[in-house]
Amino acid sequence: MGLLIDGLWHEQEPEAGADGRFVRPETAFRNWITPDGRPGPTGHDGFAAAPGRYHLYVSLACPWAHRALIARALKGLEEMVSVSVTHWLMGEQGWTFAPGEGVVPDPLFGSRYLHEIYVRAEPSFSGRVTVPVLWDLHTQTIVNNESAEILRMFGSAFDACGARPSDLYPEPLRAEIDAMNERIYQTVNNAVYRCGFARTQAAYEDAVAPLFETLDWLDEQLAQRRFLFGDTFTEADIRLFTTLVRFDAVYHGHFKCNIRRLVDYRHLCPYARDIYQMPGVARTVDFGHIKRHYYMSHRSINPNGIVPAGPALDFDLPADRGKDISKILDF
Ligand SMILES: N[C@@H](CCC(=O)N[C@@H](CS)C(=O)NCC(=O)O)C(=O)O
Repeated sequence: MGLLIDGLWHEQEPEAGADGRFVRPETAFRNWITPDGRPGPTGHDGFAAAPGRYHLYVSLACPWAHRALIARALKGLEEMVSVSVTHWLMGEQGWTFAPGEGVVPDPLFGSRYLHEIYVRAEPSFSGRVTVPVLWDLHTQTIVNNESAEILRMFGSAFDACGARPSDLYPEPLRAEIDAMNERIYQTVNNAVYRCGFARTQAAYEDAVAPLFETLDWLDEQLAQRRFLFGDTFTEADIRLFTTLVRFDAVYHGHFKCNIRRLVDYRHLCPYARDIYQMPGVARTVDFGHIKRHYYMSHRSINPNGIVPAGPALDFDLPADRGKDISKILDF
């Protein structure tokens, strides 16, 4: 772990917040790709959608980067937005492109480290170097490094360039999706990190109780509906899925989120399998990268870096959640 200070890399452990709580830093680059290059909800203009103009840097381990990869797959953007995949190990230099199974090197600059990309965009950048990163080849800068925004812009920005028409953020549901995203972010997506990186018993307990309360609530909701908003698949499902798919492999053991496993949930587990089985989604999931990243990178919570052999997981089991997904997503 480390961070950039005035464009220079420093190896240092992140500090915990008050009472040993894990604090997630603010995201730095907040521009939007829009159909005509006009500014989006944040940032400035100049980022028009065009095939081949943008490049995405991800880690296959990271649940935040995973949001962007799934939207890219489901919206049919694989030919329009190219991708690089970092090595699973986040060590002293942060994310790297060291050779390894499934690593896709940086085709633009042949970078060794992801922090080089941040310094290219802003030579005196100070802050953490995170994935995902969306790079603009045209203006040679980072468009955005906030996964929630990359997910949302992928949902519609490229529709006029030939993306699949499915709408991941439908107008009539926006307020409800925003509320669901907020609850899931606070008590699921980020809560697993708050459990894992807690440095006091109280900080851990504050995170683990709401996590399972929300998972139990979601299980009840999903008894009556296929997705979070019935038959309409939205970005909220993508945001929930990226945590669920990692749950038994890493959060249950490594992060001590162990009151229940995903497989113990009667509806939540088949729901996760249903999404895993959508066309293109399984190829965005790499349990090798996921397990090796978490267990080998976080030495403060797993000092010897041993990667457990299990658990045995099968996301290909029948989901039995309803009709062929291609009818829902306009495939
Ligand atoms: N707000 C960011 C957070 C992304 C994030 O924290 N990514 C992690 C990987 S799972 C990372 O790159 N961490 C490196 C670091 O914090 O130094 C987003 O959602 O895009």
